[in-house]
Amino acid sequence: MTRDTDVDVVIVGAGYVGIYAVHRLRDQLGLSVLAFDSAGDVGGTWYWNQYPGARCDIESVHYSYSFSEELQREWRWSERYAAQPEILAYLNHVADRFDVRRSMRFRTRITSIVWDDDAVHWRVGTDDGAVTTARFVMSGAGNVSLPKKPEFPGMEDFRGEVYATHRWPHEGADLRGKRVGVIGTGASGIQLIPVIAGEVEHLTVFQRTPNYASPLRNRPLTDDEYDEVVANYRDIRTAARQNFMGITADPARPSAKGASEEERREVYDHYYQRGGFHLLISSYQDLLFDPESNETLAQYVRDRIAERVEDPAVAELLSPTDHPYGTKRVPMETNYYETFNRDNVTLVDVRSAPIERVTETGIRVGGTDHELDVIVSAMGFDAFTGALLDMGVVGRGGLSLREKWADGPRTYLGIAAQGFPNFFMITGPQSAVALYNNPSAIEDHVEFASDAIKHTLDHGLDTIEATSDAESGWVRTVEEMAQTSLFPRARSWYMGANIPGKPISPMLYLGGAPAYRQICADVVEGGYHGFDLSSTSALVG
Ligand code: N01
Repeated sequence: MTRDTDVDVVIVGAGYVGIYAVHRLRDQLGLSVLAFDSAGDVGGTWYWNQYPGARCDIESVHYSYSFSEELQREWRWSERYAAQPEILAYLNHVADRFDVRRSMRFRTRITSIVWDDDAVHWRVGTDDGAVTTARFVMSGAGNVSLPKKPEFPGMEDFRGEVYATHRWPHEGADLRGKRVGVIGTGASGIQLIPVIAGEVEHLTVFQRTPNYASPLRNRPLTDDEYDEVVANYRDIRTAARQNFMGITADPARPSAKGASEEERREVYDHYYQRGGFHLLISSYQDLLFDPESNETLAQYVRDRIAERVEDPAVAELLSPTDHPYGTKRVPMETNYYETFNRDNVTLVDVRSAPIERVTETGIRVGGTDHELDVIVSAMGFDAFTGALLDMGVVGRGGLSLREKWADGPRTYLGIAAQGFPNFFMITGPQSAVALYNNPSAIEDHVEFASDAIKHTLDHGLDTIEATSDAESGWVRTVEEMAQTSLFPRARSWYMGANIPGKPISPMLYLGGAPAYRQICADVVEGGYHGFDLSSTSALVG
């Protein structure tokens, strides 16, 4: 069936981005909008990632929208760090409250987004055969939404059950009494492993690179605590927006290497105990920039691993030495290291001998067969660019985004790309995301993009498009900033290095949220500096 619909804006996704974008564009700016999501309902990443132990590592009072004071007042988070079911319940509540679902099409995957230069609009094709035309597209396709492809031969031979953290069955998976193998020890694996270890007969963890997992220290929020948050929410949000990561933190001391060993130990002990990202962001300012300073924290975490894991050989295997602390997103853990003290848990090093193949009955590593009833993949995502490139985006002159980004992403502010007019990427590659609390970053970007759309329409113009110069300048800024940091020293998804064959290139702006917000504000103040604003007959800005 082909249905032609014309809307002002097509929105990609129904997660944090899609929900807010529908509200902002439709209810506040009066535009016609249509959002698409392949999921059965709202939630985005929190709809799909329903694996046991899935939880957010940003405190719940921050991992929420700030655009509505009423919403802030009426929602009550039960834990310091919310678990996936509570975040999904929150997003459902927001969707109901702002009645966004009537502008969304679920179970509908976008298959093409093609710019029509003559008609001056985008043609958005979906897997139901329909084509929707839209003057603007706002993408919330997700930075960690397209999973990494399985790499092992023999997967189809395996006679047991296969699950993936990113598509966990919503009805759950019964792992009781089974021999389970987990491949991957990133944030997903590290959350899953301790939660399932107690119920399975045997758990085999296939680890390629150990991580500096750090304690989350989750706990219930008391009524008094939460009432205080609600009473001071405005100040909390303001303080969070001034922080590098968009959350509230203590003012960090200047340099770890400049401090005495005693002071460092005291500081690291304090923040290791406090939990979450505080160990990185509230302790010392130079940890992500100075290798010697970083090594003091890396060694501190290795020492804690050695204390918590009984078998020294296993502790050593769990201790990273190949990358600086924080240059891969630090997984936050609860009882992760203690899990390896259990009799029914085995750690298999697949760095020294990689996984050879999957067999009918398990996984073969270095000639040894590990017999399994269940394989769980927690192998990560083709982050930042994967989901965008997967949608078949084709811009001016028939140039696809895939062709344009053959050597790595090229964007202006991580939001726009030259050759792709009226196309906005919310928390796109090269924006201040991943290290910036996602809901805050999303609000910033949705507001920037919707204001840009409004500006274009209010001035009777047709297109807004990043200039080539502005884009080149931004790419240079992002690259230079990455080079001053320690991030290029890790093979991480921050650098595109986790996907074989993907060009290695910094995927995020590392100047921090406040600097990024200021740059965006200056762009608006300068009349959308770095963008060409045009009507079909005249070039304006
Ligand atoms: O993915 P990852 P993730 N053979 O890429 C391994 C967010 N998130 O889903 O490091 C063997 O971090 C790979 O090994 P290596 C968060 O932003 C947030 O866990 O490439 N192993 C690694 O151990 C996070 O950072 C939350 O050597 C292979 C693992 O698979 C992001 O999502 C929770 C392999 C992948 O780790 C991604 O996290 C969950 C191979 N061929 C996720 N290929 C919270 O809010 C890959 N691996 C807490």
